[in-house]
Amino acid sequence: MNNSIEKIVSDTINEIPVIDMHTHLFPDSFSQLCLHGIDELLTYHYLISEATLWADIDYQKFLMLPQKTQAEFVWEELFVKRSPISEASLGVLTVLKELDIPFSKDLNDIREYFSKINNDDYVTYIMNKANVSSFVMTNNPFDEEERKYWDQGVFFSSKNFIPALRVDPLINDWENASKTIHQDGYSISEEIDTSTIEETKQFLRFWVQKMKPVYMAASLPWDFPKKDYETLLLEECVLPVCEEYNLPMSLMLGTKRQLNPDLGIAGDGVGQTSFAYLEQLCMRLPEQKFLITVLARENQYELTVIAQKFKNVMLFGCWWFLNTPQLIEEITTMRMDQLGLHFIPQHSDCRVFEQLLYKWSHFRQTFSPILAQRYQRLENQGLTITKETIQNDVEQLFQGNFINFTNLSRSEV
Ligand code: RAT
Ligand code: ZN
Repeated sequence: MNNSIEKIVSDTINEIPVIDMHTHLFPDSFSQLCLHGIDELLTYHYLISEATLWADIDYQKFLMLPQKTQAEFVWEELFVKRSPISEASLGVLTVLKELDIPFSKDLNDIREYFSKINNDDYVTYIMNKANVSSFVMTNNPFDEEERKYWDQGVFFSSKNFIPALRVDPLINDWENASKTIHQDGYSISEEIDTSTIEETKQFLRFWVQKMKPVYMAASLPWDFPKKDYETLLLEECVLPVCEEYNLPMSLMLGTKRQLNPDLGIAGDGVGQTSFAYLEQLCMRLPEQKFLITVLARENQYELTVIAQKFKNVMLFGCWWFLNTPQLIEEITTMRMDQLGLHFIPQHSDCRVFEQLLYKWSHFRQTFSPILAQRYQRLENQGLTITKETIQNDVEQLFQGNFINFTNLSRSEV
């Protein structure tokens, strides 16, 4: 491989800021929901499910423990008793390195370093260090805690925190969602009749106007749609409101929620999605844009082909269990083969701020040789590859595809 291409690609990938188009992060004005620090990092659900494999503990009792104690358990099992070789554990080490915190087996040493970080605008500091220009949140109007902030009139210190209206409770859990909608003063019945549909749309319009989301989003289980009313809610309530406000719909497909319910949020699994319904939805609604990601490795090829057939589909991310170097390499190579530059290669799904530091640096590291190899092949065909060519392509992947697809204006990010 031509050394200079490898270097230019890796420099460019590191230089170009990314728009992180799906996270669970909140700016500091959402105080309790803006998570950071070592105890939050260690109690990330990816690490909890890994650490609890090692000890004979009762999951439910474990999840009742104070966060500090849970963090100590994870630290002990994954970082002290053995080497932290999984992607999520390596991530913690990358965070420490990026923050110049030396590794010590004594967790209190690390806690002390974190407590000494004195930065007025820590969120911006981390975003700059991770080279993330803006991030899309997950804003859930069915979440009691989050609603408090919206009710108080939440304040965004920067336009780089972009809301997204999350609606899966509506589609996946009508029983509870209908209670919230009812409590909010809309007159709905349990049966989804015409008037309930209209009132539910009013509820959604209210939240679109309040949150000003860049898209609506739902994570749907691997066996969706299971019941008729789920597609009714999606097609008669959610998508018509998307259409009114010209919003793309983001679909994250393939979770097997609560595969092990004792593990709480760490207990979700994966199942293979059948695309028949989705394919006809994309076909029937050519004006509705869909951002789509899918969790099962076995589904990646089929989804790539769907994304090649429909202009209204933008494929994104190597999600959750797929966010490992080996799978990113495999999936991204396939996507480039079939779609060229027409996809969004990654989103972070971060829940804790400092995770931006590892999720994006690990991704950039994996992505860089994959892209460099492409340019090498182009050069072998006689094309001249300049820094500008590479910048243009990486900008497309890291920002442009998302901006264009969602109609965000460049000045908004
Ligand atoms: O990747 C994750 O962290 C999962 O727990 C889910 O939150 C998933 O990303 C989702 O948005 O449903
Ligand atoms: Zn997520």
